[in-house]
Amino acid sequence: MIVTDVSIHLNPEVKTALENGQPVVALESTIVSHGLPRPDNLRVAREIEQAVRDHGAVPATIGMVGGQLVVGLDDAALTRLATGTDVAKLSARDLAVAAALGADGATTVAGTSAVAAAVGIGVFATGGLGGVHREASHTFDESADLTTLARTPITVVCAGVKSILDVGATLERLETLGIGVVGYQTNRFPGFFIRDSGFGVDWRVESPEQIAAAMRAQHTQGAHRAALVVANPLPEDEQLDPVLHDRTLADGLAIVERDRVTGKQVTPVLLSHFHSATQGQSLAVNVRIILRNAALAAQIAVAAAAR
Ligand code: PSU
Ligand code: MN
Repeated sequence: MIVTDVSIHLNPEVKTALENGQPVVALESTIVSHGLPRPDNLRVAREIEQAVRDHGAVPATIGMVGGQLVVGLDDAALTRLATGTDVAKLSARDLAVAAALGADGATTVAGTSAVAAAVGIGVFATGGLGGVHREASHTFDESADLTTLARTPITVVCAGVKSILDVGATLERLETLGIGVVGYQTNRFPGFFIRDSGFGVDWRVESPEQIAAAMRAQHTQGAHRAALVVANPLPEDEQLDPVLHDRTLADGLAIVERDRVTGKQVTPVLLSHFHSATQGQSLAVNVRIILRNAALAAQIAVAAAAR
């Protein structure tokens, strides 16, 4: 099959909101298709959208259905990507080929940011960014999330990068690539499941309004085009028990090595190990992270739209 219409389909509600300068928050679909276990994934995908709505913005979950890129998946499309058995994981580089081949696909942070920025969405909520993998010095496994964000002006709300990565190396790469990083009401860079990755951040912001002001300044200065990462940590009493976390991570990394898991499978395999090895505790934490990030992203989009 050759798909001839490879443009981006905007859901009517999202289109109207964008035309009227109303707040919109982009959401990724890889966490739905590949990051969260089934059947919770579909329920959570809907809850994330509801969290955005509850805080005054329009959700736009991005993905590809039958080769068609969609900004604002409707419930049927969301269900298809959450339950399908042949859903590709789409980074930015995959978007065009997948469209040409008529694929179903879930967009990563890289894929989602590229599409969101292309249609003029300024804020994006996710769980944790991809980054530099622990063996990257010889595997070269660094997520394209980083290089894509380096050239994509969008504000990404996340809980840092997953602790399965080399967090220090990822922070160095964020710096090199010119991607802004601010801690939301914290001086510490979060470690996804845990509140503190052990690394600090240079900038701390206290409110959605301050983040909106930084977005506006980047635009009016016209001096630098890149993403701004807003690192939003879990409250201390909601994080995964750090001892359980460290043990689970060590086991997961051993499994990845034993089974020679590589490339784009590494992230899903480690996440699913966490969810099974912690009897669902890490899943509950993962869901809390995403819902909190969706809420904050909506508040930022509202502040950015008000002027
Ligand atoms: N964070 C999560 N769950 C996920 C991901 C991140 O909590 O499923 C996904 C995101 O879509 C991110 C991707 O962009 O993993 C990174 O994958 P890779 O390392 O293969 O680039
Ligand atoms: Mn990778």
